[in-house]
Formats: sequence, structure tokens, C-alpha cells
Amino acid sequence: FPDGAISVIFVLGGPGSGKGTQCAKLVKEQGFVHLSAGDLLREEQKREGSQYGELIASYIKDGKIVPQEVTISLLDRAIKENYNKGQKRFLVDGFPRKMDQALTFEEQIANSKFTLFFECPEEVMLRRLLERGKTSGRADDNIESIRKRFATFIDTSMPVIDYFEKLGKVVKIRCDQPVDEVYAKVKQSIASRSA
Ligand code: UP5
Ligand code: MG
Repeated sequence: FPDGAISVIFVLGGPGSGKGTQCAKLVKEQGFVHLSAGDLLREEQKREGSQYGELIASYIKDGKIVPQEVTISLLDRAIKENYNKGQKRFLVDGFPRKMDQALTFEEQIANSKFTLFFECPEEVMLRRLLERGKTSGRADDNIESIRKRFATFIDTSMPVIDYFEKLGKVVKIRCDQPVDEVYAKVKQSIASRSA
């Protein structure tokens, strides 16, 4: 994509910090396209004939990061499909969560405008995920997988946030508060960055 053709905001934060919840509100009120890397991977995993089904399932259960080629090609396709329908503003949720992904995406697809980073204490995220696990059907909403997801987030994904922060491209938002209070801050951040 040429510079300025599309606008991409990365939405990052630990497992259960509320990325999907906040993105859904932005879609409704502000017409962003919401692309959750995790949702795209889960769809691909279920797609009949996918050569990546088993690989994705095992990575997700172990809270590990699926090799970037798979995730980036899913994102690239989703962005192009939406762009061809006239959409230009994207929330990329739960990606990039490893340095190689961050560099490849910005080199091959588009530079991000900035990153919304949801800060949340682990005990709050744990409580939310265990509660959601009662009904979500997600293979990784169990205590064993959640622990692994937390570890991957600290070891592998935080360096991405540190990297963008050094570039002055991170807006931090506390999200251990009610959904609407978090959303008010999200809207403010987006307005101030005129996304
Ligand atoms: N909730 C939300 N906000 C709340 C609030 N303010 N107050 C009270 N409750 C709140 O929310 C989680 C739960 O909390 C919900 O029940 C919600 O109602 C409640 P949600 O909005 O779903 O949080 P989110 O941050 O989106 O949590 P999610 O579980 O989706 O985060 P993950 O980052 O773990 O999951 P994701 O789907 O992004 O990734 C899953 C796996 O895919 C990864 O572990 C990895 O294995 C793989 N993956 C890759 O390999 N590569 C990628 O690039 C991306 C993913
Ligand atoms: Mg999510």
C-alpha cells in the first residue's frame, strides 16, 4: 500500500485485557474495520482443507506465536478485501506480538499510525479469562493455556510494545475499569492522534 492509502492502528495488550471488546465498540461507532489476528487464525484453523489447521491449533493451545508467514498472509488478504470495498481504517487487534511480525508487516503492508496498548494487571486478566472460559469454547481459556499465554506476552510481545514506544508510537490505556470508562479513554486517544 502506498503511504497514506490506509490507516492502521495496532491494538495490543495481554490476554483478556479487552482488545476485542473495545474494538467492537469502535467498529459500531466509528466504522473501523476490526481484524483480530487470533480470530483470523481460529477461522483458518476450522476451514476445511486448510494446510495449517493442526499447526494453528497446537500453537494456540500452547499460547505460542504461530509463524509469521501464516498470520501475515491472513491479515494481508483481509486488508486487501476490505480495501477493495472502499475501507481504509483498520484496527489490527492482537498483532504484532513478536518483533519479526512487527518489522515484516510495516515493511510489506503498511506503517502503523500508532499502537493502543491496554495495560491490565494479570490477576484481572486471569479472572476475566476464566469466567469467559465457562462459555467461550476457546481451546486456550483454561488455566494451563492462560499461564502460557501470559508468559509469551511478557517474553515475546512486550518487546514489540517497547520498540514502538521508543518511536513515540504507543498510547497506554489502563483497562482494569468498566468497559465504558476504558472506551472513553480509547476514543480520546484516537481523536488526539486524529486517526
Ligand atoms: N472484559 C473486557 N473488558 C472488560 C472490562 N473493561 N471490564 C470487565 N470485563 C471486561 O475480553 C476478555 C473478557 O473480559 C471478555 O469476557 C470480556 O467481556 C471481558 P476481550 O475483549 O475478549 O479481551 P482480549 O484482549 O481480546 O482477549 P483475548 O483472549 O482475545 O486475547 P489474546 O491476545 O489472548 O487472544 P488472541 O485471540 O489475540 O490470540 C489467541 C492466540 O492466537 C495467541 O495466544 C496465539 O497463540 C495466537 N496468535 C498468534 O499466534 N499470532 C498472532 O499474531 C495473534 C494470535
Ligand atoms: Mg481478542
